[in-house]
Amino acid sequence: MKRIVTIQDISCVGKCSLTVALPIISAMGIEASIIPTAVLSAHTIFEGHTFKDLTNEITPISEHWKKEGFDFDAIYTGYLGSKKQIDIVSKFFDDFKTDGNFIFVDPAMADGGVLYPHFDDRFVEKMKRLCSRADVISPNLTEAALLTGREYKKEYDRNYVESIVYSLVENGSKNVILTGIALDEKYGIVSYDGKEFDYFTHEKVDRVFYGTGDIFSSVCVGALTQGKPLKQAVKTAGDFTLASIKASVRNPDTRYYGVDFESVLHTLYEK
Ligand code: PXL
Repeated sequence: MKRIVTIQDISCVGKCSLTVALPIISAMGIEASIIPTAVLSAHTIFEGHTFKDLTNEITPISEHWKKEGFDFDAIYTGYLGSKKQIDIVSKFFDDFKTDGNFIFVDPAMADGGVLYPHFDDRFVEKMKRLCSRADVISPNLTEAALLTGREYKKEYDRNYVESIVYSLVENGSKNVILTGIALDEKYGIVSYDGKEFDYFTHEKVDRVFYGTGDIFSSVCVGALTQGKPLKQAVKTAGDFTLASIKASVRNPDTRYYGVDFESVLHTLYEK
């Protein structure tokens, strides 16, 4: 059985990071190993959330794994709680990257033109360095603009999007997936595999949901681990994320803080 290690926080309520990565990766028939980077009572859009930093646990966990000889088909990082954690995760890459596996970095740190709470410019700089080591990155447009020092725009053209992608490739990421793109009245995801661009488009959903980036990245890294090429992995992940959003829109009791991916999880298993 293939195995992914995912390194991100556990938000006890909120349907993001590890609480979506674990069920999704498992449903795709892949073993999920985890390193929790922090424990939060709920994700950071909730005022008053608790935050227990687990930075000091990461190195002992990886040292133990090295002794046991564990290895992974993919290393997948999401929300990281501090600059120091990024350095430690970089060391984890040194220890666990092999010729046969790949690194997937979701630089989860911003959305809608603004950084999440707790983060600053130096965090962005560190995240940029982490992205330089990744085989695949999946920033949204806000994160991509921050990583490349571009102005975040609400209206733009293909040139803007493609020049950001080229900058990210120049920084060292071999494959780039840009989420949350609105172009020519269409919505979707732009990916670049080092050779060509692919534009995956979908209908517009006029509501803001949290945690969708984490759902997208978890499915995408799962599909890549199953051996799908980038374009197909993006389509699988995009279709699943949209189906999760639609399930939430249909449900009058949906929680505003996350999407109802549980209602469509079986579709991943069936695939
Ligand atoms: O979905 C990204 C995310 C992950 N983890 C935590 C967050 C967020 C977004 O706000 O707060 C703790």
